Amino acid sequence: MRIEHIESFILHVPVTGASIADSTHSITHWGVVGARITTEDGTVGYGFTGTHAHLPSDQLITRCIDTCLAPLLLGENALDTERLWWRLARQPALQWVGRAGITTLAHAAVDVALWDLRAKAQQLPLWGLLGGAVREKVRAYNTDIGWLSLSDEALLRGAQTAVDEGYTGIKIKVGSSVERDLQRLRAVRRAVGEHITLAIDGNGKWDLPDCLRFCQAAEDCQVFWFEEPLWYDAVRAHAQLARATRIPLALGEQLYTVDAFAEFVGQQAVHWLQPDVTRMAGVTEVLRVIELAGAHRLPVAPHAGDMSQVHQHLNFSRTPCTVLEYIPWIRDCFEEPIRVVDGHYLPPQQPGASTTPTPQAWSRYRRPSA
Ligand code: 0YR
Ligand code: MG
Repeated sequence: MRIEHIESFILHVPVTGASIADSTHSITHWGVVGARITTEDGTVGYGFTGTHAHLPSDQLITRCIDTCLAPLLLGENALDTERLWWRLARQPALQWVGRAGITTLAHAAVDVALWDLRAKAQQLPLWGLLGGAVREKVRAYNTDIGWLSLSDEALLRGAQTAVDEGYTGIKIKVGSSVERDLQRLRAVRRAVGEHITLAIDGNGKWDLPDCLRFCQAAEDCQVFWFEEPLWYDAVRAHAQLARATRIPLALGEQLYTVDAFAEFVGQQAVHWLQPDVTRMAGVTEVLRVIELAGAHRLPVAPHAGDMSQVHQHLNFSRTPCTVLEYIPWIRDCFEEPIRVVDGHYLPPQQPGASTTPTPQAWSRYRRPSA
């Protein structure tokens, strides 16, 4: 399957409500920044990374795809996902300017597009190509009800609605003030009862003393995990927090490499691994993280940076990937949108990685990629 053509694209898709906020970001749109790869036989693969829909920085990614990555791929065999991954990751000049960051996000988009092509060539959904389904449905947890920008009242209403819809897990944002977030956590726990899995996500905002104070006070709330309590790269601080609290720690949505995950695992600084194919260099690198997790008997909860279209395939085909985040912002942009019924993802059926955009999304949300 010779690669004949590569073209980048940018879609800006509105989020639920007018805007949402976590402790670090406030956004109105989600950016779907990707690559469309066409092979000699006319098969088309799509892959994308996820951004905060800021056109100037999105265009740095598309420029990297068009001018740095595409020339390395034209004429190559699209089925060689592993060989091409190394070709892109180790191109000397590119690696010099970007071992992580924009070049990795661009690489992610391309790698996902290649996996989409490979699965389409085999006429299999990606989970089938990856070895078949290890579970019939995947437990979803709903994050779209838990934003810091929601009033206390809206937060409780959303949590209740999610439970009524069949979700057995929800996640709420923290990282504003310790007191406010404790009070919101307690209120949500009271509202949903003790049997609902309740996770919290700090998005890297707090320092170690605030995290220690929060965790000490929250130990009776049955917190399923505390996600990104501290700055993304702070391995030793996470290890210190992990030793000080009974609340399990989750992280990974901001990590770029399997080496970064290995460091957290080695320092016993994490319990739940949350790799993201759109942040790391695609499915290829995330599969390495899942192997690492499995070898250490640690569970994986892929981040929903791609709003789950791709990640669902990992949950269906990899035993350590037990739960998956649910955020529906870009769902309706795709030919085969994620399906969550009764709080569980159902397996996608169409060949590929569920990344093919609809013509409607293409014309409605497309922004100039240069
Ligand atoms: C805003 N999930 C997350 C939103 C979410 C972010 O950047 O996308 O809060 O991806 O942390 O776990
Ligand atoms: Mg998060």
